[in-house]
Amino acid sequence: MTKLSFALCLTVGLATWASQSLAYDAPKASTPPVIDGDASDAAWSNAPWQAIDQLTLGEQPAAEDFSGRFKIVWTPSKLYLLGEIVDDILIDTHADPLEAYWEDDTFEIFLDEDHSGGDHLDNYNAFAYHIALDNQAIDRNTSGKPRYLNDHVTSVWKRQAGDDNKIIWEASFDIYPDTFSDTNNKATPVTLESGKKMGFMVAYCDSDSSQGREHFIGSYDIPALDGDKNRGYIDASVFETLVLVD
Ligand SMILES: [Ca+2]
Ligand SMILES: [Ca+2]
Ligand SMILES: [Ca+2]
Ligand SMILES: [Ca+2]
Repeated sequence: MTKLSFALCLTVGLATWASQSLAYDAPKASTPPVIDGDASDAAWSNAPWQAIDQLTLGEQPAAEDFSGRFKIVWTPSKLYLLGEIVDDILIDTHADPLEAYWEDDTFEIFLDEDHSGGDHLDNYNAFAYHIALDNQAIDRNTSGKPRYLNDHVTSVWKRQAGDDNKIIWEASFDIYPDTFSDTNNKATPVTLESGKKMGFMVAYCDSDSSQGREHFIGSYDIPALDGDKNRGYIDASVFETLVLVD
């Protein structure tokens, strides 16, 4: 192989990798899915599955311990997430929704409305919605304290008959811009349109005991910084790209 052909192969390979791993094309839903933990909505049939299979923290789980995949669709007013999760034990050890919320089973979606990237730990440049088993959504406020964001998120999950370890988890999101603040909870969600790009990731915190989170598995292989891949809750620059398509 010549140097040129090797370089071309490398370039094509990297481009293929980037196109496969960095963007999710979410189709528009003509009829929005009903958020009820039942995946039979017609809207989901048009959306591709993406795996939640990238180990971010902890040990790699066996498939029956945790495995998952998701779909996303949209309408002008909301973004919709379908999760198909296998988890052998569902547990909510910390009764207080604001206490150590990442140590209980938690479905997590990261959203950066304007695809800006950058720090979002204690600001609303991006959101890390931690959706707990009680369907409440939590993220850190501008004082670094956990707060409810339940008026942004509607969530319902159900176990599936005949498949005890599988749950269908549906959620819808109002998409808030970075002008949202702790004192302006009435900030207006944006209207979504075809072609819009946002930063996003989907992840699951798997806890199976009172010992807390055992596995943190995401949809994207975050580049490690000093050996640490658990950067999504801090830095929106490590997110994937979500593209809204017709
Ligand atoms: Ca449904
Ligand atoms: Ca598990
Ligand atoms: Ca942003
Ligand atoms: Ca679990």
